[in-house]
Amino acid sequence: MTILKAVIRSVLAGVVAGALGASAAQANSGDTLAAVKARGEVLCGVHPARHGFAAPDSQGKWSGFEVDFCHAVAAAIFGDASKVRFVALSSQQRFPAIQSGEVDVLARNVTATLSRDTALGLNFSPPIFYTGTGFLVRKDDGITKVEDLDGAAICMAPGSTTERNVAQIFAARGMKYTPVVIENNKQLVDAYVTGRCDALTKDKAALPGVRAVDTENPADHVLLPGIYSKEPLAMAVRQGDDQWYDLIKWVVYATFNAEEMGVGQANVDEMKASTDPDVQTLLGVIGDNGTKLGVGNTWAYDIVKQVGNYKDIYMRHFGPDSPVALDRDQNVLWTEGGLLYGLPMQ
Ligand SMILES: N[C@@H](CCC(=O)N[C@@H](CS)C(=O)NCC(=O)O)C(=O)O
Repeated sequence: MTILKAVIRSVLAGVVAGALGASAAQANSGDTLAAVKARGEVLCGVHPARHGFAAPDSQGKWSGFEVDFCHAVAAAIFGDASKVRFVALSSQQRFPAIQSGEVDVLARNVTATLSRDTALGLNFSPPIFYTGTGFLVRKDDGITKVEDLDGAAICMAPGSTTERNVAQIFAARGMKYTPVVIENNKQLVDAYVTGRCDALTKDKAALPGVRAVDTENPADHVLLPGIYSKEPLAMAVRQGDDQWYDLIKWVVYATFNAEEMGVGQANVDEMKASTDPDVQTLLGVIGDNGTKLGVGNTWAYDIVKQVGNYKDIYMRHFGPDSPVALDRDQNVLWTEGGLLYGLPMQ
């Protein structure tokens, strides 16, 4: 904990590189993949309870969209998606945890931003989920648009982009608000549910989960229309380890490309017999992409077989039958007018 506090202080002072401490220096030495292989599991930092993205059940078994991206990394490395240890992190804990080497990768609702990419010493995967700031309000309060929130008490978490976004949204409209800033996610949601705040603000994609799971009567709560910032959520790793960064990026691209090629969990075995060289390359039937990434050549096959392509993962957690149904919006392939674009795997 002392190291983590020191890291936070150093980040605030803008001197990240020189002051990460011994464990971070080791973690930065470019050997994350070797360390993960030796340990036998990936340490993945996730949200403590964001329904649809990451949450443990009563047995402590994690599930969610970001949880599955952690599983995909494990599948690529070990051919076994189960080899992950999940570390629940609050908004404020997440960056010290990746900087110090407490986790190997963050899949924790992290918005990729310039400051985080530079001053915080992170590298980002391609975004795995595009969303933006949203607001949840009580239907009875008659609030139907952001402009109705003038003078409102707004519940939000510290250490998130949301705090800054809210300040900008209100300033731009010449409106005032009282921030109610609470780090603990349960206490934050409780503060809204018990009426301490007029609105709860979070990434918009997180709010249906709060409404469905944390409110007594979901129909009493509404999401305000509109998206008020760009929140491209990505996996994050430490700077200074290109091999690890490459692997994380290509795990994400593999899920996009598999969807684009029509290779999913349901048909991946039959697709091994495809004569399409792109499919053969993806599935490791030809080529040595795995070797280039430092893993086995069936790495992408293992991801699709055990976890799925992007669509499989999305539908499992946000599909119409899931408790947190979310339209895919921009989270569809570029070929369908969306933002998901897997780089070529040649
Ligand atoms: N995507 C945004 C927000 C992600 C985030 O951490 N959100 C807050 C709520 S706005 C949260 O999850 N708080 C709960 C917690 O820290 O446990 C970011 O990267 O800053």
